[in-house]
Amino acid sequence: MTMKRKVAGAIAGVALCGMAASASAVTVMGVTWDPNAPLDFSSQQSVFENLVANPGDTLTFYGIVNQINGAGGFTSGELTFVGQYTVQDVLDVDSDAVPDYVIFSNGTLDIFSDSTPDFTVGNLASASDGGLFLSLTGHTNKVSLTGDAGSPRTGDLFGTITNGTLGSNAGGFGSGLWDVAGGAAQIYFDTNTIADNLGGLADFRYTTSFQEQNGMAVGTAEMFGDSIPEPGALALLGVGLLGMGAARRRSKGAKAA
Ligand SMILES: [Ca+2]
Ligand SMILES: [Ca+2]
Ligand SMILES: [Ca+2]
Repeated sequence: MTMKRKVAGAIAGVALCGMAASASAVTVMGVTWDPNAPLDFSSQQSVFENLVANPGDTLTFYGIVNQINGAGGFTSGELTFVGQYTVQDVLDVDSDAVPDYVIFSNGTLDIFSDSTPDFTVGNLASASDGGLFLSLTGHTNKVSLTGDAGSPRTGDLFGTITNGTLGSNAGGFGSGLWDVAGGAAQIYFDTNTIADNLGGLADFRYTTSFQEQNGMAVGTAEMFGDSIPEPGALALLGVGLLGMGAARRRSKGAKAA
């Protein structure tokens, strides 16, 4: 094979890998998404939680993912989840006897891909059957809270109460960070792209809002991060680039001689 052909072959190899990466949706456990989509990675989900009021209380939440990267239709089954937090602090920063912030720690979140959809509100088991798609743990981050003399504070999730009082028609929002810890899709999501203000990097940013309804907190949540194409494709791309570099070096050497 001539040098020209070798170089052309290496470039074609890189081009093929590039095409495969940009056009390639990934499917894991029946869940399909495109790591190169403009919104990657983002998801939107419905969340249902018990009410909490005091430090030490356990918040259990569960629900169903409605959209990935801005669209539905990512599974013929269902993608559901169950998670927990412990209440670390309840803060009344303006001393009016009405809590303003709730800080959570010890976060866990398991996401399940279920090929036989059966999700039902009020039935935790319907959200935790199927295969373990992704397992996450809360990532401690540092946040300054408006009006809080003790700021900045650290925790996994920071909740702000915007109306009502805890346990009595409260509403609000929250934000926090997650680390990938396991599951079939682990290698696609452990990308360390979110700064935690403590010098570390998390995999997902989490935002949520809720209202109390009939003894439950009901709301929506979003997860934002970055996913990568199949690591095998990346390895191929690396081999292609190595090959191209070697061919270029040999080509330069030939010109010099
Ligand atoms: Ca208050
Ligand atoms: Ca299910
Ligand atoms: Ca990580």
